[in-house]
Amino acid sequence: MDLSELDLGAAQAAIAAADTVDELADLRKRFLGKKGAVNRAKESIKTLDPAERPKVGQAVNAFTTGVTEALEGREAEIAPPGSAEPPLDLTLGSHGRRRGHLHLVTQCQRELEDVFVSLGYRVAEGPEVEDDWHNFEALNFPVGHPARAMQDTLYVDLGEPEQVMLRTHTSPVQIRLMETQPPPIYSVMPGRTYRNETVDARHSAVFHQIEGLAVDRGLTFGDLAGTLETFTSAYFGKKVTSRLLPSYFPFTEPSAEFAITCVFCDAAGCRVCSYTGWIELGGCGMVDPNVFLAVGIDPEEYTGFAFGFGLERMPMLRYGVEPIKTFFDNDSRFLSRY
Ligand code: FA5
Repeated sequence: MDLSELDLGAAQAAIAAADTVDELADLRKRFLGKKGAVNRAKESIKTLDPAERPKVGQAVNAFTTGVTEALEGREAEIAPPGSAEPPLDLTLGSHGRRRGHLHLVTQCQRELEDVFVSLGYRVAEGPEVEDDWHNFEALNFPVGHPARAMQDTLYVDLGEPEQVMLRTHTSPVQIRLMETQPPPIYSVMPGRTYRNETVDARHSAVFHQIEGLAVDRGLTFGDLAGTLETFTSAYFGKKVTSRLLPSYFPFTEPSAEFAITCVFCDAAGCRVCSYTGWIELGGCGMVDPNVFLAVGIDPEEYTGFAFGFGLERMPMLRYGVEPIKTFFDNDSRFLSRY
């Protein structure tokens, strides 16, 4: 056997000359690896004369010990313990999927529905594409009536000209309800509405309203006022009070504009309420007898009240959101805040 391969001095010199951990790893493989010098020497011992084996065995062991010590010593010099770079952490963090939630306008709609359901009301819905009868005619807006101009209408190119439209308010759902069910009726009707309007801080071409209708024997304007007061304090809190001012809608008589004390200045007067102390929420009034006649309800037997508010206006006031388009921009920073 050629023991020149087990030259400890040469091996130690090669190890001392190594500069990197990789070079040391190569040397370890060359001397101590599976097919390295030490293993090859051990294999060849089997072929030797038994008398020679102890001497060669000792030489192999001395070489192994010397090389191992030299490798460890040099490793400690090149890469002292603790100096290794921290291992790259490839663990995927738990970025927990964010849960979606209802849009602020929908949250407000549900909250108001709950208030009215607790007062004994039902929730009803109607189509967003309406016909002239339900959106105007049955609501006592005859063709050519100037009040039609109060709501700039977006017509749909269907049927006769100007007979099909995107509903301009939720009041047509009142007609649909009264056409299909006899009194007593206590319903709220939330939904999307459309007007061909110039967009500004508080007005949008697409917005939402919530309509209310009560039809029963003996209902009075006092019932309307009390219902509105109950719902505003349920949504805005008890310190907010409401008022009714004379107004005009073809489908209610008398009609009123419904306003609440400004939630920003406690009615002292500020920019938001145009220094009046009041903020308008919507319209209301007692159902006009002509509307009852249009749907076959006897106005001598029944009376009723109705109201309709802009839905966006509620969270706008409660949270100070402005302009109204913020609701429809779908900016996730806004959406995730509420
Ligand atoms: C109506 O739409 C009536 N249908 C309300 C009504 C119902 C009166 C039942 C009587 C009985 P008006 O056009 O004023 O009324 O609209 C009511 C509310 O909807 C407004 O006070 C406002 O809060 C909201 N609103 C109206 N137009 C817009 C718009 N372009 N953008 C956002 N909100 C609007």
